[in-house]
Amino acid sequence: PSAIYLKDYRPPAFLIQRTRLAFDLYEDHALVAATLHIRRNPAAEPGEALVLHGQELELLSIALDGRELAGQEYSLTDDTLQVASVPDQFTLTTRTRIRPQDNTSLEGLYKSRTMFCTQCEAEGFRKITYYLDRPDVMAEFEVSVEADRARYPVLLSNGNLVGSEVLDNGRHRADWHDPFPKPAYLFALVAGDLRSVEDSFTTCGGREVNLRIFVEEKDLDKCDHAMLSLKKSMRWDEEVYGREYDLDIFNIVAVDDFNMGAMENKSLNIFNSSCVLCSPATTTDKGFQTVEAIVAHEYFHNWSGNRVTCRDWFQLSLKEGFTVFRDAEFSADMGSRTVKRVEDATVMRTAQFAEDAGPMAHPIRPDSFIEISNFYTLTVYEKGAEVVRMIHTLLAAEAFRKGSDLYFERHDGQAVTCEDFVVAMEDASGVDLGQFRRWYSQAGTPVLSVNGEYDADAERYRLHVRQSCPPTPGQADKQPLLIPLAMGLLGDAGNLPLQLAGQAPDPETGDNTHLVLRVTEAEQTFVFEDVREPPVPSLLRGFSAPVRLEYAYSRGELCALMSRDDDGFVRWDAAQQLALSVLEEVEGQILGGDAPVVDPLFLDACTVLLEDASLDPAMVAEMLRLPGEGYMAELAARRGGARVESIHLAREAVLKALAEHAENAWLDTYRRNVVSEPYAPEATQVAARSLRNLSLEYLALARPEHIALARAQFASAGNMTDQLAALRVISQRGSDAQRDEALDSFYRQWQSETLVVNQWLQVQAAVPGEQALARVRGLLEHAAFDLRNPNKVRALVGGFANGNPLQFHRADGGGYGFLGEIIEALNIRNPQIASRLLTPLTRWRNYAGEQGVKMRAELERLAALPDLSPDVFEVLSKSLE
Ligand code: HT7
Ligand code: ZN
Repeated sequence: PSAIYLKDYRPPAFLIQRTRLAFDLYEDHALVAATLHIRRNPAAEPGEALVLHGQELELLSIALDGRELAGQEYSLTDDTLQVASVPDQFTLTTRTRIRPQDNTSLEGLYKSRTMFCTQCEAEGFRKITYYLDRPDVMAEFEVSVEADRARYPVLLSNGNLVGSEVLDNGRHRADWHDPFPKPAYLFALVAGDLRSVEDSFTTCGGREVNLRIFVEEKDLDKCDHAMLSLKKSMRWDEEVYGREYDLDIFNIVAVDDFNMGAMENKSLNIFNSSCVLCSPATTTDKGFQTVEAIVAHEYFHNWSGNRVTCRDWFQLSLKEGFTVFRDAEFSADMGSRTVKRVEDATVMRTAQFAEDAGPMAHPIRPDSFIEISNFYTLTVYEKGAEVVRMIHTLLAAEAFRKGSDLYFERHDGQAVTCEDFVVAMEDASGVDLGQFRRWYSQAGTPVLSVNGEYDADAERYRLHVRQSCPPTPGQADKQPLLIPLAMGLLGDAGNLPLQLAGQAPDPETGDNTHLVLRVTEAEQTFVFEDVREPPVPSLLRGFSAPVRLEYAYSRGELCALMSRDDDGFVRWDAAQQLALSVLEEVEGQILGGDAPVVDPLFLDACTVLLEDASLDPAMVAEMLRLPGEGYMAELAARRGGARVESIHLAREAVLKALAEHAENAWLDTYRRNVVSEPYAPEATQVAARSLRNLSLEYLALARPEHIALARAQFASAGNMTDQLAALRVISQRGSDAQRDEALDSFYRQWQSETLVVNQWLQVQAAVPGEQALARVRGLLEHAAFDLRNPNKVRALVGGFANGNPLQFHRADGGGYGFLGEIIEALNIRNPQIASRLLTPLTRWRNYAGEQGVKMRAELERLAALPDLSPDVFEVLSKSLE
């Protein structure tokens, strides 16, 4: 497989104005008749041949303007259909046979259990029919779907239902028309025996929209939360972005076999059932929040992605970064803004920064790829959203909204680029984003090294800021970026007023204690006047830029920020930094053969937090959750190499010390945070459960007797959040017998609920101890596991590789071999999932000694296999470079 490059982009030689598709669905194949109204693109080079994309298709016939083509008039390869000579405008008709039943890649048209469904983004449509499968070719679609009426009573596609007919052979047909021209990746079809819940929404312009969520009959009671989330999203997009829904129908369908979370097909969103179905008994608080966020995300794509789409797949972040930013703001408005920010910053720092430091590092707008499916990444999505957030910060809310209005107005119905988005923001605001554009083209995580210098006599404080960015594959030298650095100065009695030298106070903000510094140079100094006391700088407030911040805070300064800063993110970050410095110290003691001693300053600061009933319990929980072993390993790798065992031992020692030191406070917190109202996934209850269940984790470590609390909670829990939290504690900290009993009882209780059983698989994947790998291998054979289902693979195999570091990195290399075997088994069957599973192995350079060597050896073994899919090939070859 070879790479394609952004610099090689050319407009399509042909455009398709109208696409008519007729599907005949049968039990062992499907027939697809396509009629394409094509014309030469006046903006392209003249004289090019017509080359359509097509994969795994059996061409039955082809006609041009009604005339059947002879064999020598066209040519086929594995991926293309070329017609040598065509007029400037014509109709092309093809009939193809496909086999959805055998399609295990879950791209194109496939079967999930009893239903037919599609997934066309990014390049799946070419597995349905011959087409110009690229996002800058937009057509109006008319689709008819015919199938057996008893097995598939529901037949759906995009747009409006314009006709239906019962046929005499037990079959029926539905006709759909989508008036909005769209690229093929937004096409969708569903046929199945589905039930629906129905509701309606009246738009700000008075349009009555019929809303439906289609599910299997057994799941009808799990749709309310998604429906409510949909209506909230529709209102929010009107109020915050002025975006109104544009059709009379909005459908969501839940499917069990799905490679990602959901898909924003025009008016027919298809969801992984794990991202739409909810009930208090079967879904955790986190699950409820995920459903709300993903429903919103897909809905918001109707404007940011569908009405205005991407010119090519290098621009993926145009729709994904912007839409993630939009959904993050929506979630912040629906719940706790600070907690949401902390959660997002955690994902960035633990996972996206790791991607930036790994062999697949790429800018949010990649320059090249072999397989675009490999670029649905945290970088494109989450860092892309951070880049949009920085534009929001630099322009401020009002100008940002003007920019977004201009962008939608200017480009409605077009396929455009990230550059078009930035230009709209500049044009609407007058802000120059020239240097800022580097965020789109430069990969890697910038480092801001900051130090402060206080001159007591002059009452002057100097903040020296240096920015740098480590090299990434193919990008050795980095240019300085425009980085918005939000900050304040903390004094003994709170925030100090900020007076930047040579700059008049800003009369508009009214707040003279908070500033956004514009860092533009490799080295820059900001001078503050009239600073009456030596301050502690409060930096990167609100995680104002996706950078690593380095400032040599003392532990005392971190305690001050953690307890007294105005900004929730900075308070949380200070707690994390304090914990990390203690963890590193303890790891050093362990490696030096000394008994671990945990700094009492840290233990006391945590206890004070826990005892302060005035604080938001959700934030206290976030602050007292220690950084994970994976994140510690990433940081250790930057210092020369991670040692999985000592990291684990250090973390366990610090957890235990904190558990024992604050045992009474943990017990009090556990008792105080009981939720007595009926379950609701709302902020106050979620916060209480979060802190209570964290307390349970610490209590189980403080003393084995406290496992009794977990067992009692497990037996009496009235919701999945509490039951699963208790199960995790028992399976991590209980005896073998206690663990087995709880796991068995959980399975007996929930065996008919697929999504709960997946959680059960994931809990077991993380069970510590030598037996872990054997247990996971055993579960591959369990009736509850199915290698064809991505959710189950993610739960069990992903759960082991990412959630059980000590056993995944076991000294005999068995964990790596196990993961390699699964990747090998999925390489052809489901390349997207196989490729994603490779991620933990690609980090081999982070691990000191034999572990890194064995990880690399497993990658080399895989790389030598015949018939690698492009997805797996790309990740392997880049990881071994
Ligand atoms: N835009 C959607 C992307 C997507 C996808 C991509 C590759 C393979 C399968 C997929 N399923 C969905 C999801 C989103 O960002 O909204
Ligand atoms: Zn998206």
